[in-house]
Amino acid sequence: MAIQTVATHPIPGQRPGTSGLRKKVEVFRQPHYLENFVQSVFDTLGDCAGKTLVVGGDGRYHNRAAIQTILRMAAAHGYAQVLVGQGGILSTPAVSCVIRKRQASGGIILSASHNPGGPDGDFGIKYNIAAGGPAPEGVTEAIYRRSESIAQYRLSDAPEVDIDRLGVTQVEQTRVEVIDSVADYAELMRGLFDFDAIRKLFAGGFTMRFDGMHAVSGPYAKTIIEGMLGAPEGTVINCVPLEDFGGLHPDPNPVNAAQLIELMGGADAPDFGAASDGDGDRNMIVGRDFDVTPSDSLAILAANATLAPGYRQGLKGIARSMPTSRAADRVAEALGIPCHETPTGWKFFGTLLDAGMATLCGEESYGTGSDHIREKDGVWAVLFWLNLLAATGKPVERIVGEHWERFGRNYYSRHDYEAIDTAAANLLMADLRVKLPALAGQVLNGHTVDFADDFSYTDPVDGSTVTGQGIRIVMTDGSRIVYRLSGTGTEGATLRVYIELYEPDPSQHHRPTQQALASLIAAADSVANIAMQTGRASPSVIT
Ligand code: VG1
Ligand code: CO
Repeated sequence: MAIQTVATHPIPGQRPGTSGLRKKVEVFRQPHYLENFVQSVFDTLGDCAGKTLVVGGDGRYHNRAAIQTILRMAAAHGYAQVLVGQGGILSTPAVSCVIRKRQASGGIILSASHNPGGPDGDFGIKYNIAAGGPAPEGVTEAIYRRSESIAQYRLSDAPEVDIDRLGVTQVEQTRVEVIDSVADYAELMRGLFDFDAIRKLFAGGFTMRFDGMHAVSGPYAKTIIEGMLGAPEGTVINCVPLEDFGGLHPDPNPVNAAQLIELMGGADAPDFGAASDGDGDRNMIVGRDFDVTPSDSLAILAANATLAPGYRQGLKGIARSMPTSRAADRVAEALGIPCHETPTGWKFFGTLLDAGMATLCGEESYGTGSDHIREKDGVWAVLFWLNLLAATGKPVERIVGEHWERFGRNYYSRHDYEAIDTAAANLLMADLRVKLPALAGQVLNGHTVDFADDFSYTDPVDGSTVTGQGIRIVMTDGSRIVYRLSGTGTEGATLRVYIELYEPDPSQHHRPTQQALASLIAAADSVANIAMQTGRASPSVIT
C-alpha cells in the first residue's frame, strides 16, 4: 500500500448547484473528474487527520466505483475513520443521521436525487458538514474555486474494500468500517413517533402502499414499516435499490409515480399511499384518490405536530422555501411562532435549525423535514403522516379537508418547462427582470400586483446574503406567481413556474387545481411570454 500523487488539470464546470454537483454519468466517468472534485473538497476542508467521514449513496449506476475512489482518497488524506453504508447504500437523510450520531466531521453523498439513473442517466456528489446538512454556499463556492486551480490529487493504491460485508478494513492509516445502512436511522425514527399506535393501526387492518421506486428508500421503509411496525409483506413495493432504478423515474410526484396514483384511484385502493425519491429525501403523500400537495403537507404536519411524541413540546418556528405556498405561514401565525422564508435548497435551512429558530422545514418539491437531522427526509414524513392517521383515526382526505376549513386553502401548482434552450431561458428571466419595476399596481387577469421583485435573502443567523433567487409577482389578494431556473438539471435549462391562489371560502375548496388557478396561469404565461420565448405551448410536467 502506498499513497500516490497524480498530476491533473482543472476541468471546467464543477460548480455545485441547488444540491451538489450533478452531471451525466459519462461526464463523471472522464479521467480525473471525480478525483478533482473530491480533492477540491479535501483541500477546502484542510486537515482531515483524526477525523471521521461518512460515505454513501443512493445505489445508482457508478455509485460503487465512486465510493472505492473516495475511500482511497480519504485514506491518502489521513482520515482516522470512514464509515460507509453496506453495499454503498445510505439515503441522504441517513447520511445526515449518521454524521450527527457518530460525531463525524462530515460526509460525502453520491446521488443525483430525483434525476434519472443508469449509464445514460445522471450522477452527483455532495459534501455535508459536521452538523449533518449540505455545505453552505460559502463552502460550495470555495470548493468550486479550488477546482479551477487544482494541479494534483492524492490517493492510496490499496485494493478495493469489500463494501458488501459489515466490518472493518484498514486502508493506510484509516479505519474503514462498513456499517448497516438502516440501523442508526431506524433507531432515530423510533424515538420520534408513536410506533405502538402505528403498530395497532396496521394490526387493525389499515392498508398502505409505499413505493420505493427501486431507489434508496426501499430498505429503510421495508425495515421500519414492515419490520418494526408490522405492516403486511407487500406494503413496501419496488424496494430493492437498482442501478437504473428499474427504469422508473424516482421523482415522487403524480406524473412519475403513475403506478401508485392509479392504484390509489382504483376500487381496491389501500388507505394510504406514499413514495420517495432516488436518495430518499423526498416524499409524496396520497390518500384514496387524493394526493396531498407538498406545501399543504408541511402546513398540516405543523398544525398537528404535537400528536407525535418527538414534537410534543411544540414548534419553535417553521421555515419554507420562497416558492413553497404560504399555507404554512397561516399555521405559524395561529401558533404564534415565526415562519421563515428562505431560497430554494435545503442548505438554507441549516443555520435556522442549528440556532433553534425553526423545528419544521419544507419545500414545494415534495421535501419535508425537521430539526431531527439537517436534510429533508422522505421516510420521516411518511411516518409522521402514519402517526397522524393513527392518532386521529381520520383518513388523509378528511385531515386535509378539515385543515382547509380551518385555515383556508392555498391552491398551488408548479409548471416545469424542462430541457429548454439555456440562452432562451436566460433571456426570458432577463426580460422579466426589466419588467419588474413597472408591474406594481397593474391588473393581471383580475389580480392586482402588490409588488414584484427578484428574491434576495440575508441569513438571520450568519448574515450571509444571496441574490437572484427567483422572480416573484405578489398580488394584493395573496396570490403569487414565481419564476426560477432549476439548479439541479443536467440538460439545457429548466424553467419552473410556481402558481398560488388563496381561497378562504370552504364552498370553493374542492375545485380542480388547474381550473382554480387558470387566471393566474394565463397571467404567468403572458407576463413572461413563455410560449414564445421557450417555443413550448405547454409545460412538460405539472405538479
Ligand atoms: C430542486 C427543487 C428544490 C430541491 C432540490 C434538491 O431544485 O426545486 O426544492 O431542494 O431540487 O432536491 P431545482 O434547483 O432543480 O429547482 V433533491 O431531492 O433533487 O436533492
Ligand atoms: Co432527493
